[in-house]
Amino acid sequence: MTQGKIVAGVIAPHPPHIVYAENPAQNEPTAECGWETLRWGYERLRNSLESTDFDSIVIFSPHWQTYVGTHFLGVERFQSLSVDPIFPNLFRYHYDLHVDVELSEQICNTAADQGLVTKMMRNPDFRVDYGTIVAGHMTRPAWDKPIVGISSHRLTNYFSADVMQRHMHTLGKATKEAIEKSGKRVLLLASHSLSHRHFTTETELPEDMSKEHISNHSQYLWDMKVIELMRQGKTKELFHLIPDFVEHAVAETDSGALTWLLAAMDFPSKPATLHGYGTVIGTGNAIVEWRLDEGGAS
Ligand code: 2X7
Ligand code: FE2
Repeated sequence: MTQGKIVAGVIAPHPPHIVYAENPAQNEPTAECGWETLRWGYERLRNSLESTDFDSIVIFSPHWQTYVGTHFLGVERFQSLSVDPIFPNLFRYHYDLHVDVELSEQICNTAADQGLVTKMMRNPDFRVDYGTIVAGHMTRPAWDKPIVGISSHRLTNYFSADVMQRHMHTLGKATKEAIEKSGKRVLLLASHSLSHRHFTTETELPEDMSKEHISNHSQYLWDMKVIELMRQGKTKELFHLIPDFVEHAVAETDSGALTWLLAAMDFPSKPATLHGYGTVIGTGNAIVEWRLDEGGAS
């Protein structure tokens, strides 16, 4: 069997607002427009990914939160309605997705062999979280590739960002090893925002872009700092900065998604491609792609 490969690693943010503004058939609420810089960024990502083939998509989501170890989707098909708990006015999405259970088990077992607490999630009635659904939809709206869903073990909340770093570094290495053994070509999505300070109220028309901006300047400076490191290929420096980014910018990298992604890609020094940056209800979001095969823009 040929060795498997991670074809690309992507930061794929998941504010439900961007699905709302796309008006796909699966989502009940409809919008006039909104958050175009991010939606056009996702369009550029989809165009870039057309030049590579892959078997499965692995999605790490901050909104599937587990306190005892890392969990993995372990049922062949999930079909239900996902309603965002904070924005039910924007996101009522009917999903129907398939899981690459074989790859899910391979990553789960490899991570356990490396000392992490892991568990397969076998409940067929489990409600898949919106972080997985939004990143999956915006990257591959056809949902024609099976996914592997990985939970966020809440180590930063329960212990510290340093403990999270150590565990998610191991999970990233285990993910890479399992994919290489699987023989598959795989796309990785770290589904998260960058700086993560929210406004606490919503405007009457959610897609009124005259009201959308970063929550404050220091958050913006942090976002630009981490994006520049990505664009310069300084992923090891970025890795070491994550605990400070979490503390100062309330960054959603507290989830471990970015640490996992960087470790799984083995800290590429190739510059990443920034497909788009934009704010959503005050949070900073970037679509960033590292191509690890021969193709792509980066
Ligand atoms: O989950 C989110 C997020 N990360 C950022 C902005 C708005 C809503 O949901
Ligand atoms: Fe989020």
